[in-house]
Amino acid sequence: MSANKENHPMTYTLYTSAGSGSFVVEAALTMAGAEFTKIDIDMESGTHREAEFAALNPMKQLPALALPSGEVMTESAAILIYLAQEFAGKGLAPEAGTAEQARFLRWAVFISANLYEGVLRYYFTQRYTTDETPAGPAGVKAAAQNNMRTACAVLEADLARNGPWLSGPGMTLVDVYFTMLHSWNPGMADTSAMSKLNAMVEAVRADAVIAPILGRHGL
Ligand SMILES: N[C@@H](CCC(=O)N[C@@H](CS)C(=O)NCC(=O)O)C(=O)O
Repeated sequence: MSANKENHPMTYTLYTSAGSGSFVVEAALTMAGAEFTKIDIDMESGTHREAEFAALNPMKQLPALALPSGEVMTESAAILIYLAQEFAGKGLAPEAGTAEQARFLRWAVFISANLYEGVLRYYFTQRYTTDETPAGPAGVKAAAQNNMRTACAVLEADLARNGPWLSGPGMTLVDVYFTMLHSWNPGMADTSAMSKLNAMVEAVRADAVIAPILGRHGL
C-alpha cells in the first residue's frame, strides 16, 4: 500500500472504495486521460483505520491520491484543483485567470466546506456532539440538513444567473463533484426548489465518460 518518494510509481495511485469520495478523483483522472492505478481500501472492514493507510492519510479518510512524484494528496477539493491545473486544456476546469475559473475555485471549496461537511455531519452525527441524549444527534442532523439546503439554494441561484453549469460554458469537475454529493443526498434539499441543479445533475449522469464511473461506484 506504501507510496514513498524514493520508490514511487510513475503513475498516479488512487486509494479508493466504491461509493466514496474517491469517485470524483477517479472521474477527474479519467477525464484527464491520466494513467493511474487503484488500490481498494475496504471501508466496511475498517482498512482505512489501520496503521498502513493512516500513515498515508492521518485523517483515515478517502480519497487519497499518490502523485507520480510520490507526494500523497488528500482533501477532495484540493485534489480536483491540483489535477485541473496539471491537466490544463483537458476540460476539467476553465482556463486559469478567467472569471469562470474564479467560479470553479469558489464552488470547489464551497461544495467541500458546506455540502461534503454537511453530509459528514449527517452520517457521522455522533462525532459532532458530546450530547448523548436522543436530542443531541437529532439536532446535529437537522442543522446539517438546514446548512446543506442553504448551500444548495446558493448554487441554484448561481445557476439561474450563469447556468446551466457551475463554471464555464461546459461541464467541469465542480459539476461532477456536486453530482457525487447529490447522490449521497441525505435530504440536502427540497428537490422541487432546485430544478436547475437537478437538470445539471441529469446532464452529468448522461455524460459518456462519467456515467460508467458513477455505475462502478453505485452512485
Ligand atoms: N474533507 C475530506 C473528507 C473525506 C471523507 O470524509 N471521506 C469519507 C468517505 S466519503 C471517509 O473516508 N470516511 C471515513 C471516516 O471518516 O471514518 C475530503 O474532502 O476529501
